[in-house]
Amino acid sequence: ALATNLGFPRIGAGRELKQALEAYWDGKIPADELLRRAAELRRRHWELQRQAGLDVVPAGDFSLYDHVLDTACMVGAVPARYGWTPQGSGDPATARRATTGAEGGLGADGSAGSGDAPAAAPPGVPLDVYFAMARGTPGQGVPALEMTKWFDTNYHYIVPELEPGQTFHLASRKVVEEFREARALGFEARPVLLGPVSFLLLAKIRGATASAAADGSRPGSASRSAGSSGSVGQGSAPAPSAAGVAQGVSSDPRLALLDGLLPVYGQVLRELQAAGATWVQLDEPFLVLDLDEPARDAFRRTYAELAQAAPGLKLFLATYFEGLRDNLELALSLPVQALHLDLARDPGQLEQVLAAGVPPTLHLSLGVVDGRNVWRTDLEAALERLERAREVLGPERIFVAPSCSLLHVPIDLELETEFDPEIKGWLAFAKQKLEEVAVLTRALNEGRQAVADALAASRAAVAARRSSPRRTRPEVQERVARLQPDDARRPSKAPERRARQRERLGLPLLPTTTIGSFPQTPEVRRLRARWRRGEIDDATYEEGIRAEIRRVIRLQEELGLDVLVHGEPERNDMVEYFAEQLEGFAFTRHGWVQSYGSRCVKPPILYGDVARPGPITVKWITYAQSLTERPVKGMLTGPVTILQWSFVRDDQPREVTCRQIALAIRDEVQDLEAAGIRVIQIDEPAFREAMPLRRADRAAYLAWATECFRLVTGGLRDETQVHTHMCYSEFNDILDAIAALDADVILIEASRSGMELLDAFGEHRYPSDVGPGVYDIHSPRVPSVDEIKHLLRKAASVLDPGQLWVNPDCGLKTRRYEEVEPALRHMVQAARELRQEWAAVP
Ligand code: THG
Ligand code: ZN
Repeated sequence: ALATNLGFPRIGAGRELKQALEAYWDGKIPADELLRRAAELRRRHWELQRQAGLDVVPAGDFSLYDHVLDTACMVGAVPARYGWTPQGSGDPATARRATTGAEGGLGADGSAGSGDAPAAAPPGVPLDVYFAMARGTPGQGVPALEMTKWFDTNYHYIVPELEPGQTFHLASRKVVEEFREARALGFEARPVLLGPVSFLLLAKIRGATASAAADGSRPGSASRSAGSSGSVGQGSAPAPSAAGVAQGVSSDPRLALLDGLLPVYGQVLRELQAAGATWVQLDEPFLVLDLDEPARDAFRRTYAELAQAAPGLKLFLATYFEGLRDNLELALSLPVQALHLDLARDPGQLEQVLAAGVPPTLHLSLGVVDGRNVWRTDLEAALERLERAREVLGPERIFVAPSCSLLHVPIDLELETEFDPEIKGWLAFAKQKLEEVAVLTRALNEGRQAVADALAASRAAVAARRSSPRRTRPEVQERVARLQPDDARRPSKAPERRARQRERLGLPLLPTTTIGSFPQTPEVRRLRARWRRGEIDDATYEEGIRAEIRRVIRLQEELGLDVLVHGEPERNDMVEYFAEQLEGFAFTRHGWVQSYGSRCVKPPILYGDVARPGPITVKWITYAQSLTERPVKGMLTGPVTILQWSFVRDDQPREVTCRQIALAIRDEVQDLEAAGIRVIQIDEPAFREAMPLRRADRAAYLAWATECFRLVTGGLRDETQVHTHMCYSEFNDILDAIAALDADVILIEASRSGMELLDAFGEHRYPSDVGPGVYDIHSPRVPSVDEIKHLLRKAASVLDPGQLWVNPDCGLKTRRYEEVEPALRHMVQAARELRQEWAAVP
């Protein structure tokens, strides 16, 4: 058996890639310095993986921004608006610019010093074109490609934008060069590619309406969720309807592009083989989703053709994030030499695969170490699975690996020198996980006694965690056990509540509000940082925060908003902030995980029963409310989002953990109401993303996720108005669940789809109020009064005007006051003008 890994985090333990990227974007370092630092990170990470005991390391898994974008560049899918043509024609300078496929002194044409590659290899996609695709060029008004969630993770990929009849050609040899680089440094490497079927199904076609080849076709099926400027949307393919899937017919225009794509993959495989590769990894996470017949056929055609393209090269087909289930026969029938299984998500599929009969030439790569979570592996349990596979396959045809790429976990637990020592003993980050893989491999090859110490240590750690009193709070468990259906129900139904709330709040037609956060100025960030470091005392810090709240309240009054917010100056991350004030969570100092590009998050680690030791936000919200007559919203993160954006315990079902979080937030909600707060918002931006990848699992998820949300609000009086906010997602397919949340007002991202998503709300006769975002906060552009009125008119053509709220798309945290002030002024103005106009017409 061989120890291997599917992918390693690229950001660097000290976020070196973030620093290098941002320095480059700021013009502080030149391209060659960025590329030098990137190459150094790759070298360091290969070395770390070898030191951990791997036999084979991945190459090409590194990315300067995103691996899906890298793949789009590899196949030349660069939309025309980025002004790049294959041969760099018309711009001789292009050929000499740094390219995405030329690093570490290998030569700008990607072929220097090698007789294997074509003599006149074209230059790769230039670095500035690559970053323009990722981030847009605000100066020239070229929008970035869209961005959306990578399956059910908190990582965002860049959505390739294809056109009907799109042609492909080899335009970046990044993977070949990184493979050569690894070899030159003496590493046994396996190049990694995103598989052709998954690449196409992650893409969208401009101007086409995709029917569904795979359910939830683009996994997060969301719009550009965060960060830099620009937005695509006009003429883009909306997410496929569930109906298309049910019919099982697929005229998916994306898969029609397969024939043009495969020759490029074939060429890459041949070049990799020529460069000395024996195995090539092809990631096809779509193989674990619900597939219709044309999509299955696409897999068959693809692997038949790729197997022909480079005979002698061994293909390592990687699936992850779910079990294969009904695609198992298909996967086993493909002409590949290794199949990787995610045994963390679906341990049972090993027996199914063994029972189905593993072809005599097929290796299995067994993902027994969880690549999505941070718990130390129970090595004995993992070894039992591996030994079972060895019984059937023999030792030669087994790879031992993490369940998926380690992109989703922090790099090194050893950096956490101040971490609670007991809980630290329960954890493993990327480096430690690879050490586990190496131990397991050795146990398979040499017998358990060869790694007796490691097995004993694992056994002790598992036992210590199991018996630790830190994990359990009987009163919390009892409270969850005692829950009654009524706890998740408000006293009256929505229409009755609506009347009482309207009367109490005295709101006009088209009430205006914001999502919650106001711009986080450098001063506010500095204030928090100094307080954390102990440089200022509590009183100074609190007065600083109060001063910021005063400023934000005054501004909103001056702007004429109807329902105000305190602006959230006291918060870092919307999940980290709440987790820090709850019991049952632990925090890392260096545990960064890439979210998109250079941006990272530091997910809290939920290790035990969750309890709220005391009020979290009440002090700030009531202070804000004391400054104004208008209602100020209490602002909370919902339980599903706290669950989804944390590393959560694997020793009880997620829904139990979620109920515990819900009860803690419920207590906060009760305290806010008791303190006189009239409107409370529970944000659930991750509600859609947390949905299981397989259709069969969705109803169960939606039932408990909805119940958890309702547990938060169930104890509130009728006259307290509940808002919720969701973004990053396509909601059409979960509108029933959204309605079942029974919120009084939902504020949703809508401006970039030009209010299209509201059609579904209209058809659905959505029962409560809706605030479709009228201002895209992901762009620095200030919308005009007319534009906003236009969007509101569109909204009013679908929904009852009396149902409508007026608000931005999302929080304003990442924007600057220079943009926010005029935009909100225009928003309020638009609402006022339409109020007049609509009040005049009976
Ligand atoms: N919190 C968490 N997950 C998220 C979001 C969030 N996932 C989806 C979306 N929002 C991702 N968006 C961002 C936007 C900005 C940043 C991270 C994710 C960001 N991070 C800082 C950085 O990398 O420089 C680090 C954090 C900080 O210093 O405050 O800017 O809101 N959990
Ligand atoms: Zn949002």
